[in-house]
Formats: sequence, C-alpha cells, structure tokens
Amino acid sequence: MEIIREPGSTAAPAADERKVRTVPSMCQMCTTACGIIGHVAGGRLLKVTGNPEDPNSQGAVCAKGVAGPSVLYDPYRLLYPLRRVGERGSGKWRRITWDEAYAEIADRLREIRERGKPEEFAFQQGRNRSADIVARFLNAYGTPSHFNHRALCSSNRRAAIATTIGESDWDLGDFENSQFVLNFGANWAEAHQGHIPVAIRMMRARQKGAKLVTFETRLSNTAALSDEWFCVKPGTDGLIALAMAHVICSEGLWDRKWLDTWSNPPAEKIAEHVSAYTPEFAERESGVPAADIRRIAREFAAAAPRCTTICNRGSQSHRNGYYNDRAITMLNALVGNMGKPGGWCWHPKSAWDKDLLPEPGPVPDKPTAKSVIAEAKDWPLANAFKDKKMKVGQIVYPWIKERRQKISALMTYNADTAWSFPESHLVRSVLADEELIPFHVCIDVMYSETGHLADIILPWATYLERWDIDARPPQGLVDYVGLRQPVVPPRGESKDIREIFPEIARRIGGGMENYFPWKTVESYFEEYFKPIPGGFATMRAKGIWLDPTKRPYYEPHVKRLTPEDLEGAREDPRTGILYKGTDEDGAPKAIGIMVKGVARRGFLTPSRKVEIRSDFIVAKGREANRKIEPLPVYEPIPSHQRKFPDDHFVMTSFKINVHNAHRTMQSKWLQEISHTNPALINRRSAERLGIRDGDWIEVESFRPEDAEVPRGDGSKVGTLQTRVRLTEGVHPLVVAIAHNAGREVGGAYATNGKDQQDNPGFAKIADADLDRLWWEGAISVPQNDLLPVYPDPTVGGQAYHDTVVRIRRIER
Ligand SMILES: Nc1nc2c(c(=O)[nH]1)N[C@H]1C(S)=C(S)[C@@H](COP(=O)(O)OP(=O)(O)OC[C@H]3O[C@@H](n4cnc5c(=O)[nH]c(N)nc54)[C@H](O)[C@@H]3O)O[C@H]1N2
Ligand SMILES: Nc1nc2c(c(=O)[nH]1)N[C@H]1C(S)=C(S)[C@@H](COP(=O)(O)OP(=O)(O)OC[C@H]3O[C@@H](n4cnc5c(=O)[nH]c(N)nc54)[C@H](O)[C@@H]3O)O[C@H]1N2
Ligand code: SF4
Ligand SMILES: [Mo]
Repeated sequence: MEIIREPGSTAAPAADERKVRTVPSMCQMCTTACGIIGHVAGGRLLKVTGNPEDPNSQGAVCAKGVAGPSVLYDPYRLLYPLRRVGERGSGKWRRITWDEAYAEIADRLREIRERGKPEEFAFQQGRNRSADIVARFLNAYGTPSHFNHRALCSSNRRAAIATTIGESDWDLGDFENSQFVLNFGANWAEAHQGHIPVAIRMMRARQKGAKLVTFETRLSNTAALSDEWFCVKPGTDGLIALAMAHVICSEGLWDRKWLDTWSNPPAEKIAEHVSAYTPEFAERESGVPAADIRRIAREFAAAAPRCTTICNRGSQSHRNGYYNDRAITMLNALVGNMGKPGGWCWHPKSAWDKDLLPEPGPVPDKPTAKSVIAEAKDWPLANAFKDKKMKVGQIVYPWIKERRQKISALMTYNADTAWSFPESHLVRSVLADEELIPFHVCIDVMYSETGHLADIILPWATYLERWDIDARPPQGLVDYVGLRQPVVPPRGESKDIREIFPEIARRIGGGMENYFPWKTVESYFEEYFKPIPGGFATMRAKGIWLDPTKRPYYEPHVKRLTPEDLEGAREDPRTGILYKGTDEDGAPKAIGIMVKGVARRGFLTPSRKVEIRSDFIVAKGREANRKIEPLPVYEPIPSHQRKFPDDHFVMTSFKINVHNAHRTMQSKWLQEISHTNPALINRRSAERLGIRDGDWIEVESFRPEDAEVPRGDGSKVGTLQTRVRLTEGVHPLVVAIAHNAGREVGGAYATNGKDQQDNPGFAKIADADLDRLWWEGAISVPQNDLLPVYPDPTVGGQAYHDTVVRIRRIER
C-alpha cells in the first residue's frame, strides 16, 4: 500500500509505518453518526470505511463519510488559539497560547458568575454530540442561557410526534419490513438525520417489492428513486394527509377496532373532523389530483399494517409544520399500523440506554436562574414536552438586539449561526456589536463566518480526533451505544472540548472544578463504559455495543401490567386510566389503562391513547394566549393565499447530497463534486418572464404578512444575485435553492477561491491540490441572507420553505 506522507516530508517511511491499523469510531460529517473505521498507517489516516458492527448503518458510509481525511488534512483548518487584534470582523488575528486563552476566558466568565448573573453567559450550540460534557459545564456554571438549533432543524416534527404518542419525538418507520412507504418531504436518499440507516432499509424494501410514493416540491433523488412522485405546492402536505384521512374514514378503510381501542378521540369523531377535507379541496390547494389522493389512500390502507409514512423538513419546516406532521402521523393511527412490524414505529431511546449507562461522577443540578430567550414563552409548545426542550433558536439574535436579555459573554460551539440561521445578516450585525455582545469566544475546527466575528477562537479537534459516547435513534428498533475515539491524535494545538471545558471550569473555580475530577478523558470514559461487558477496552476495539438479549420495540402499548405493577393502583372509572403513587410534580402518576378488562401499559400520553386530539396542547396554548387546535387541521400559509404575479415565487430550500450544512464546504473532495447552488426554476414559469437557462437573476425576499411572527409586515429581507437552472423537476410556483453554499471565509476550498487570507491559525499544510482548484469563482450564494425569521406560531420551528420572493432577470 502506498503511504501518503505528511506533506513536506521527504523521509522514506519506516517499516512499522507501513502497517495499517484499523480504529473503529463514529462519523460526524452529518447528524447520522454512522459507525466508521479509520485506516491508519504511520500516524496518518488513509481512508474511512463503514463499521459493520453498527446496527444502524451496517457498514455503509456515504460520500461525506468517505471524505473525512480531506477535513482532517485541510490546509485551512484551525490549529492554534487566536486573539483578535483588529476590529471585530476585520479578520486580523494574533496567535496566542492556550494558557493566555484560558486565562482571559476564565477571568471573564468568573466575573459574570461571581456577580450573581450567570444567565449573562450565553452558550450557542448547533449539532452537539458531546452533550454530556457541555451540559456538565453549563450546569456547573449555572447558566440557563443554553441556546440550541432545534427550531432550525426539527422541532415542529418532534412536537407533532410527542403530542401524538408521548413516549418519543422521533418516528422510526420499520421500512425494511414495509410494503408501502408514503413520503411527505423527507429526502432520505440524500439527507435526513437517519440518512444511511434509512436509505439502506428503503432500498431493501424496494427489492422486496415495496411501493414508495413521494410528495416533494422538487425532483430530489429520493423522488427519483420512488415509484411515484407528486409535485406539491409548498406547505400543503398536511392537507393532502387530511384528505387521505377523509378517504380512509369515509370508505371504511380504517382499522376501526384498533382506533376504538387506542385512539383519542374514537373513530367516528375523527371521521367527522376530517369530513371537510375532501380530495377535491386538497387538489385545489396542493395541485395533487383528487383521483391520485383517493387511489394512494386506498393503496396505503390496503397494505396495512405493513405500511408507514415518513416525513421531514419538507412537511414540517413551514409555518403550519406542526399541524402538517400531526395530520401525517394520524394516517398511521387510522390504518392501525402503529408499533407493528412493517409499520410506523418508534423507540423510547433517542440515544443509548441511560439507565444502563448513567453519566459518571458528580452531576451538577440544572440551573435555577432564568433566560427569557431560552424559555421562549411566546411559543407555547417550544418547551412544553417533558425532557424535550426545543427552544426557538431563530429568535436568539433578534431578541438580543431588542435587549430582551442582557448578554455579557457568548460562547459559540458547533454552530455557524452567522451562516446557517435565517436573517444571517442580522445575526452577523449582532455578533459584530460589542455593546450587545461584549465578549465572544468561538470554538470551531474551521474558520467560520461566526468565528470571523469572535474575540477569541479556540481550535477544536475534528470528529476524527475526539472522544464521545454516541448513538442515534435505532432504525432497527433495538438501542445500542457507540464510542467516538480519536483515529489519530489531534493535529497542531487543537483540543477536544472534553479537555477545554474541564480546564476552564478549574480556572473559574468557585466549586465548578468539583464536577471535573477525571485526570484524563480516557479515565472518564473508562468509568462511563464500565457497565458494558468488557468495558471501555471492548468499546475501543469494536466501536459499538448492542445488548444481544434485547428485542425490537414493537407495540409497547399493549404490554400487560403485572400484578406487582397493579398493587396499590387505582382506576379512574371514567377514563380507565390506572394511577399509582405520584410523579415528581406531586400529581397522580399514570401507569396504564384498562382495555376490555385487561390492564395494559398504553401510550405515554395524558389519555394513555394515541392523541389525535390533544387537550394538553390546547391548555398550553391558552396559557400563552395562543389558540391551538386540538385536532390536526390545515392552516393555509397566509402569504401564499393570493394570486401570485408571474415574477413572484415561493423560495424553498434543500440539502445537497455530498454536503452537510457548513461543515463539509472545507472538504476539497466534496467541494470539487458540488460547489454551486443555482436557483432551480420551472421551465414554463421562466419562459413567462423571458428567463433562459444560465441567465443571471436577482432574488428579492419579503417578510410574511403575518401578525403572529416578529416584524410580519411584508417588508424586504434581502436580495441576492445568482444564475438560473431551468428544469421540469420543480413546482411552477417554486424557486428552489440549496443551502449548502455561500461561504465568505474559511479558505480557498470553502469559498471557491475567494478567501486567500493569511490567518495565523491555519494549518498551512502544503497542498498541491490548491493549484488544481478548477472551480474558482463558481457561484455559491448564502440563502440565509434571504430568509426571514419565521417561526411556526405554536412550536417555533423555522419556516424554511415559505418565503415569498420576487425574481427579475439582470445583466452581468
Ligand atoms: N447531505 C446532507 N445530509 C444531511 C444534511 C445536510 O446538510 N446535507 N443535514 C442533516 C440535517 S441537520 C437534517 S435536519 C436532515 C434534513 O433532512 P431532510 O428533511 O430529508 O432534507 P431537506 O433537504 O432539509 O428537506 C427535504 C426536502 O423538502 C423539500 N420540500 C420543500 N418544501 C416542501 C413542501 O412543502 N412539501 C414537500 N413534500 N417537500 C418540500 C425540499 O425540496 C427538500 O428536498 O438532513 C441531515 N442530513
Ligand atoms: N437555508 C437553510 N438554512 C438551514 C437549513 C436549510 O435547510 N436551509 N437547515 C438547517 C438545519 S436542519 C440545521 S441542523 C442547521 C445546521 O447548521 P449548523 O449547526 O450551523 O451547521 P454545521 O454544519 O453542523 O456546522 C456547525 C459547525 O460545526 C463545525 N464542526 C464541528 N465539528 C466538526 C468536525 O468534526 N468536522 C467539521 N468539518 N466541522 C465541524 C463546523 O466547522 C461548523 O462551523 O442549519 C439550518 N440552516
Ligand atoms: S450519513 Fe452522515 S454520519 Fe453517515 S457516513 Fe454519511 S456523513 Fe457520516
Ligand atoms: Mo438539521
């Protein structure tokens, strides 16, 4: 095997350097966290392959996973701590030592804490996979101002599922055993949080003859891999589902017995509710022919219980996303496939079994201080579900600007909010303002648009150099646990946050240090993995552990309660709900429900049934003066309810298969494959405007005219200039722009040759490929400069696909 030498090195490899070692770990080029194997020789990562031990990904990896080495050895990686020397945002930096960085950060944070204002230290994270250490640090500090990105990602869908079944906020269709999969806007072949695990099971189902039907605004690769694709008007998926529900109810295609046993409300009431949603009404709004809606509803019901829905950002990232996903989820209840093999399933563990593997050592309590921004009280369902705090991330920077919460220090970590959040120009203006944010520390592996606006940048080790305990919702319905371990030691002076946070805590002192007693990261994980047979050593050797005695999580609600469970329990004669003892709030604790004389566990909702109707959410709405409908409804998107002039469109967003948000754009391998994001417009719509393929256009976006959203006054948000790609594969009313583009900083690869700045933090690895950057100047535009902050009024999930834009052809 040829050994790739460290660039610049001319020495011949020593004999032992030629030996290839394999190190199991977990990918983090996207959220799916597939098990991987790093192939290492002479201290250098040669390639990444899949770990067959991983029950989710089963040895498969995608192109992004394979591209790991290109991130690890990126010449523009940050390897040294940096202190700003010029004005904030000027891009002028001085290399400093870790000691200097730690001292300044600890002094700043200690002062805030000792002043008794811990909430003035805000922490902004994105896709965090090191949740244990982050929460430990923030809770030990005492700050509640822990901002996340869930509302930017999945909160509407999660809330819809939590409302309906209580136990989980993540559905795991049993695709592999399914015969019919109805897809509302999940791009599982190219994206999706469960990308590889879902895609491999979908393909197996197809080989076994399953039918896949996809509703999409665009001919995605998922749509192309489906048996049927219907091009829908944005924001109408919920109505299509309601119309299918109407067909299923009115034609008696439902599983009446199941519904009358397990549904709240019973079958008749659902039928009554959906009767207004005729397929003809759905056709008028969505463009999907009524005859097809009828036919697909019948096919779906005929395949029950081996049928399931899947949905994702296509259906939920809308102003009406919460209702859309509740309507889609309801279809499964109607045909009685819930929890059944081949049906719509879920699992109580969104990660590993935390009863078996509790966090080691002294765990700090949650903070008692309050954060107005984290509480987001205007959105009644953002934090309504126990242990499932979603928050409303897109209001963080507008609310800081409005001075609703004072911030004295901000730490950004694993999030490039200045690029990935809507109204990103507003985010940037807040980050640049030293009055609003007096001190900003950014922790990142890359020089990002957010780091560009920091005072100190800490170089973080990449996922190939750091430690984590990790797992994802188990697509095979049996939970597992994985270890992310360094496949090579951290490059330069970059460090794992598992070293950074304990050191800052020790330097802040005041008791914080007591929560970090471990001398090394390894000793922490040794303790963490003790309950696993073979412990840490086995985890290091295999990367993954799955309890072989566990069985797939089918139909947990039917489980009979044991005589011990029932000892001392009492039944509410009106509802059949069984109570025993009290919960942590002192309320009677429900343990099950009587079903035809049998005591069963039931669903973990207030009614112990599937809640198509939820009184809990109505009450939550009332507390916040917001009307929430108890049953799923179609709420048209206000700004879409008018005749669009020819030059007005709805701008949607989508993800490119070889890119993941911000984090892959510095990979030269991936950027070479995909480095541009033209505006996709339907050929017929473009013809009306005299726009030809490749023409330049200006896209101008507007805030919705919608009283319930911040500044919902129809005003302009932003403009950008880009080129057009004409296609038949996009809805005539839609302009679709991919979001994985538009970087301004981060080095030549990320910016298509634009950013050549000499940053003292960069790795500066000699890289002959830089001379081969043939795509220099390719158009790559930041979509988030056009998107208004637009949260769903109940949950707060960002409406990514609802922005009204005007388009005009320009000469350039
Ligand atoms: N390659 C890649 N994979 C990723 C990511 C990535 O950035 N790149 N990110 C990861 C993350 S964080 C997430 S949250 C997931 C997201 O995974 P997905 O939700 O599966 O992917 P998206 O591209 O966000 O959106 C899905 C599709 O919705 C379509 N769409 C827009 N409006 C509508 C509509 O009204 N109805 C319907 N039916 N479709 C509509 C878009 O055209 C798009 O193709 O992917 C994860 N995996
Ligand atoms: N217009 C539009 N905007 C969107 C979306 C959309 O569909 N359209 N999707 C939204 C969604 S679903 C999400 S989840 C957010 C995601 O948005 P972010 O959370 O901002 O995106 P990430 O790519 O996860 O990048 C976070 C940071 O992690 C760093 N990083 C950390 N560890 C590593 C590592 O080991 N390797 C590499 N390469 N980088 C690392 C990256 O450098 C990056 O700065 O964006 C949202 N924004
Ligand atoms: S799906 Fe995500 S986690 Fe899996 S290999 Fe691809 S980038 Fe890595
Ligand atoms: Mo996401």
